[in-house]
Amino acid sequence: MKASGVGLGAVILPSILSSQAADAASVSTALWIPPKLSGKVFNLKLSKGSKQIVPGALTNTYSYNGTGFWGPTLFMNKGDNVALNVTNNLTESTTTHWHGMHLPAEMDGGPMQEIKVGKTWSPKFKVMNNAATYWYHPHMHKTTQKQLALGAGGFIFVQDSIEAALALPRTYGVDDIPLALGSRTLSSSNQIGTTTIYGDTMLTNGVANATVSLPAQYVRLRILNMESERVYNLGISDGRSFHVIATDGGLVNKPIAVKRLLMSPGERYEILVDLSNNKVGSALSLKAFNKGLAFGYGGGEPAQAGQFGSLLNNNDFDVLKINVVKPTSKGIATLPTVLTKNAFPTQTQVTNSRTVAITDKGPGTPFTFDGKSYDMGTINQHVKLGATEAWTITNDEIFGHSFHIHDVQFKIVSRSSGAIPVYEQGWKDTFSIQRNEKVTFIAKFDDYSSSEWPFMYHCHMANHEDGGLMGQFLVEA
Ligand SMILES: [Cu+2]
Repeated sequence: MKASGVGLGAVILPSILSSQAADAASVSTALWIPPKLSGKVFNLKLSKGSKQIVPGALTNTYSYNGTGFWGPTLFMNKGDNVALNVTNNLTESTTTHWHGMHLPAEMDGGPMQEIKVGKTWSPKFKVMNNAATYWYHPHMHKTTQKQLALGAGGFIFVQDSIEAALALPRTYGVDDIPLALGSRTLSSSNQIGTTTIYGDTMLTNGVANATVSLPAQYVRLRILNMESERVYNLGISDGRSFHVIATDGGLVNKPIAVKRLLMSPGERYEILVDLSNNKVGSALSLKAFNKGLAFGYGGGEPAQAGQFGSLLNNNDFDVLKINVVKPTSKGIATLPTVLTKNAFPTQTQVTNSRTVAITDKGPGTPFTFDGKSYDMGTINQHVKLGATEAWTITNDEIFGHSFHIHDVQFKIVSRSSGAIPVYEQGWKDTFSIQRNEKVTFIAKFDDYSSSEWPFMYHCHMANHEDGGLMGQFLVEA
């Protein structure tokens, strides 16, 4: 008899969870899987809503397409010309940025592409990115943290012929699971703290104590850190290895075995976890091993309360409980040995180098790039169309950051702190940079130029970005 597919919402609660489930009364701990949107035209409506996140009062949220928290997953095909219609049904301005996508600056959804209340913004672009996991989120200057904290965001899965030819798990919601990780602080009336730096309640796809049933075979987890500041030092509860198959902007050449994966805000990794030797009915978890994180890693601070405190800080905690169920009929049982063949830009191709410094005027002052706070009227960098550039980002001694640049995917070529972690050896658009560290990456600025519309580079710690740690560059023909 063929094993039947695992239902999307099917959750088997083991006995260890039953007391928790009883406490939570009507609150579901089943991992929520965002609805799927595919095709070439995507309609998104951002509006206020609410969700039962914890027992008691509903939590007020922002979400796309009435999902309650977060938004639908957009499935795009490389090579397609896509059109999006984003309607702002909030009571404040917003923007929607396509994080990681290579497209014209005017279509990018940065702070300049403001969508006023009641208006619809309709960007169009050709999907040029490799198959990987990208995401969309508000990028309105000074309110990014608030809008993201309230839940506005969503995944973009880009598909291409290289990825499609591989025997990889890709049954959405069954063995191919999107995971947006972000803690939130809830007030006594269950309302989200929109200026809070670290949350006390771990939310995975907007669900507290999230639990998922996964089949006993290789499963693919597409993980996004959608925090304000917290980093996740991810691992599996029983200490097993797992394989990284994709970084921010594409497949890696070969699966990379790791036991820990550090993710800072904005980063994505796709991993394969082998559950084929797990007994049906057994349980394990994806866990943040954040106990002992050095100072400078977001959430490594020891305080449990106060401005930089959280119950989750410097602690190990589950981000997803996994119950193993019977395998599906076409489950993946073998790890592919080769995934793709990436051609990264190299030092010999570099036509220009520049340095960007993360600066500050001492603890408690806003972070800036090169001493200048973000100004929408200032172009901070000029890049020539077609240039291959080496950017060196230097950090101050105050705190770690999560550097992100729009338009391009890049290759990290050096870290002054030592070796580049094995899992960072793929296409990246965001990386963690620690205190007093220098990181150099190489990128080619191709295809799109404008004398008018800039791209952004910024810290993806949303409160740092809102505080002014953001700059603009023009790619000029
Ligand atoms: Cu920062």
